[in-house]
Amino acid sequence: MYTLENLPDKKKLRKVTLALIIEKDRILLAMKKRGFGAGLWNGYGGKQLPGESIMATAKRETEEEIGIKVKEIEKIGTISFFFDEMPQDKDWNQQVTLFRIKKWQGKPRESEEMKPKWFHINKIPFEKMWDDDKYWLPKILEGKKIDATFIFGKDQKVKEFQINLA
Ligand code: 6OG
Repeated sequence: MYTLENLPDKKKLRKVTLALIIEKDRILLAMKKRGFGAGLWNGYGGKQLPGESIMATAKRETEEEIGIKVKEIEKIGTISFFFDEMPQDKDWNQQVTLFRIKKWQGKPRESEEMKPKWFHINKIPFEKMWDDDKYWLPKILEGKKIDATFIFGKDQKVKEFQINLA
């Protein structure tokens, strides 16, 4: 069983990205249609390829998943995820680098993987998102940068977490 005091080396975690577009009072989320987190609203992103910078991953995955061209992007945090109850060979544990897309071109469009939709920042569908999001996303909406760790227990619910401001 993981605890915040007893975690594997974060450097060895699978590296993935998660990007968000936040405007004054709205946020662009996307429904994941397949794979990890299917059926949940989330930011856009995916796995880092060998030889790719993590920022290049964030741009590529965003462009593939919601069809916009990323012009300016900023790193706004890191979140490490650990799953207690899941088979350890399945790459459930991962480290997400969080990005905010500040300038972009085009119109968000649906892909095979995701369906984008704007939400008012007071109406974020936390009940249909990963359980961790309700803890950290409000801090991002306040303009803060974070370095967080989440441990998931049964039913994919957060068991223990820590959010440091970065
Ligand atoms: P693929 O494996 O489909 O990318 N991701 C998470 N996002 C949130 N909000 N909470 C989590 O808690 C997450 N775990 C992973 C990172 C998976 C995508 O899902 C994000 C990637 O953008 C466990 O390529």
